[in-house]
Amino acid sequence: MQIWNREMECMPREKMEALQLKRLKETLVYVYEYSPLYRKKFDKIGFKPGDLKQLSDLRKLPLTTKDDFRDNYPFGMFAVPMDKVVRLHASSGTTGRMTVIGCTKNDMELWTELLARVISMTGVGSSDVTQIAFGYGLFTGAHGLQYGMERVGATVIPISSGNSERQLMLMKDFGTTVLVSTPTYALHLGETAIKMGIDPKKDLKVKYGLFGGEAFSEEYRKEIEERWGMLATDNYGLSECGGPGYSGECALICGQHIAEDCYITEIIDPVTLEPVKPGEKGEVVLTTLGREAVPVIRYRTKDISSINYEPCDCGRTTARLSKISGRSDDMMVIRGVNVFPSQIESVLVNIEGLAPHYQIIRYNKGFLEDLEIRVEVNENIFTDNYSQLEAIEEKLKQQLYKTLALNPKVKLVEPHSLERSPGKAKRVVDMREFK
Ligand code: DLL
Repeated sequence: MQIWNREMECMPREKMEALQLKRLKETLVYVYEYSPLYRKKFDKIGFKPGDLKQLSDLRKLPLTTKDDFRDNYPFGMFAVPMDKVVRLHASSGTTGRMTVIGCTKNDMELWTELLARVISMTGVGSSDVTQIAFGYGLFTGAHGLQYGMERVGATVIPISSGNSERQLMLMKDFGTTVLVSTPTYALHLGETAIKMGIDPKKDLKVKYGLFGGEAFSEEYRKEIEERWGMLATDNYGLSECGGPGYSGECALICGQHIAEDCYITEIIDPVTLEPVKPGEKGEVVLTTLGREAVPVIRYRTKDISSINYEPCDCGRTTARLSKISGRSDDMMVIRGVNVFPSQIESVLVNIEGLAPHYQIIRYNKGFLEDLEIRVEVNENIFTDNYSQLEAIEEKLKQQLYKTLALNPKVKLVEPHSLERSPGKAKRVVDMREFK
């Protein structure tokens, strides 16, 4: 199995923790000197960089949030003057100001290195042809993956997202072997291929899909893999902490290997803010090590996951992040029950006759909140066969009740009637009248 940076990816745990401690100490000295925001935060609690003696002392420091980025828009989080910044990226989010990050030349180099690791661990290499169908622009996904692909020697087709017919034509003509996109878009492309009379398994050469940018369930992965006949890997990251490159799955698909030499990961209880027990789920909190332009200390990602420190059979010893199961701010509390969109996805993807295209509508009657789940039936179902539709609907209701202990409204809709997104899907539509 190919390993891009054996030294960093296969380091014994004790040695890795010693390296993290050394880099963390350097990072704290650096941010105290160059980041007015962190100097202020540290001074407020009377903390000096020399006070950190062991990794667990990091918990004494305050958390950083998206609001820190927003309140310091555009460049207040930067620790270098603009003449050292060679790149700007930003994440729009759904509300509020953008979060802006910058990269120095060294940051770009580190970013490229991290993506070369993530790409190599899937099995992709110099003989591959990669179609990058993430949207180019301020989003970090397309650029990051492009640099990593070029570093490992793969051929890049920077086609960007959208225009599915053209994507498929080039896939055929250029012999694409790797698709890089959001999982939602991969599924949509697969569907478009079938409509165009192309069977992705037989008529195309795509063997790998490197996906990320949004959560997708194991069942959703299976669906993509079956339609394309590919290995689909999940890759996580966020702009505020440098975009993709933080973690990715190796070909064994057993958690995402974290670039521990460049990040310290904590998992905390989102309510008490205390660390959870080892292996338990909680909110991912990240500290960057060695980033120059926008270093972040204890960034609250709001994403929910857990960590496994066991070495992997692929030979890597780096800790592994389990699939992101939701965001702490995605959680809906419906009649006292905590509901994550990912739970609903897992239910409906397992029911025969349904397509993995759905929307969750939140609505209210007075103070009572409820959900309506709209799901497309798949193309093999005849929408005028009412008894068949009723049976599917009944099964969906039963399974939802089993999983959520709730009875949300269910509406089966025609194939292809829900909007498709070339980027991240919008699963939850908030129609509540008290907000
Ligand atoms: O989505 C960075 C990225 C690009 C990662 C390409 C992987 C591949 P943002 O646009 O800032 O950055 O969005 C970050 O997206 O906090 C998660 O909620 C979600 N997210 C990203 N990757 C995953 C994933 C990029 N693999 C936000 N699974 C994060 C679940 C993901 N959620």
